[in-house]
Amino acid sequence: MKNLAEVKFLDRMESFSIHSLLLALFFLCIRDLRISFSQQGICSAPSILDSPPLYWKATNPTLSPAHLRELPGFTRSVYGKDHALITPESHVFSPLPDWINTLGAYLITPPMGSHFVMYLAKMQENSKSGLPPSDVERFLFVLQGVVTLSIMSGINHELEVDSYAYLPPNLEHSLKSDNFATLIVFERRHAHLENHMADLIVGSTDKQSLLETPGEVFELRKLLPTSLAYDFNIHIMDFQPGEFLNVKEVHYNQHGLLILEGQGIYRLGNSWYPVEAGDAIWMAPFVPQWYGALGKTRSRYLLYKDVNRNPLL
Ligand code: UGY
Ligand code: MN
Repeated sequence: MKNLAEVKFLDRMESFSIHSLLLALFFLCIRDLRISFSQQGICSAPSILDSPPLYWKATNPTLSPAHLRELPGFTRSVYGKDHALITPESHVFSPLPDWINTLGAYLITPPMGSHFVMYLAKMQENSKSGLPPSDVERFLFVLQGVVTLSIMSGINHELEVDSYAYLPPNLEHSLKSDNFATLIVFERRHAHLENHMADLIVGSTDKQSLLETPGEVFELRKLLPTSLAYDFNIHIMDFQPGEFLNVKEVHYNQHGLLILEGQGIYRLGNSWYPVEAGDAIWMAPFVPQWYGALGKTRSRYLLYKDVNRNPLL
């Protein structure tokens, strides 16, 4: 027979050992978690349980873009005599002249040698576009959000992501957004051809049919009609990982390019650049150009190309 004091003591010991067992299990789990986080590289960010050991970066150097981006002063952007690569970490936004509540980052402008501008427009709440200068045509493509395009005739178009509009020169219009929306915009002084009038075009990429690309493997859609009235076109080009341009192009046309999806290598002149979605490229006439799609997903880019005009004009 145990007396009362003995029973109480045994009870306490039992609950004490259960607590200790639970505590030991908890610490074991944490240790295992740490090991699996650090050894299997489940997450590349520092573990929430621990800060990385001293000198960890010196013994685990990496060239992954995410780490390079953290380097002070590092950018992949390049500006050369016949091409430029402008990557998102070097975008500088300021209020767009004549627009309301809209920030713009010009990525390509004539001082680089281009005859067109290409810019990102970030429309905020209750924003409204301004008009381009007279005789200037405008093309816009929605990257984020929804904008309402109003033509002065009273017609409205809701433009969602992947939709676009071409506004012929001197056509009064406005773009409005109640919420945040991002556009990529191209403008150019229209090279008018006698008896050929460019019309308003509104559309979306998915409604455009695939075109023949003799000798090439990429998929091509053109967002504007190919008729003579239009002095440029916008191409949407899709590459599966591993596909590349067969032609190592060198041509008189200029390009403004925005990568919409994927990753790859862009050759511009004698330089080879790792590129990815969000990167913008300026290509002057005759710059050697080539693209190889890498990464794990489809590459898609949007490309301005001047067409249909005699280079002597
Ligand atoms: O049509 C073109 O010039 C296009 N293939 N160029 C390019 O993708 N760099
Ligand atoms: Mn080209």
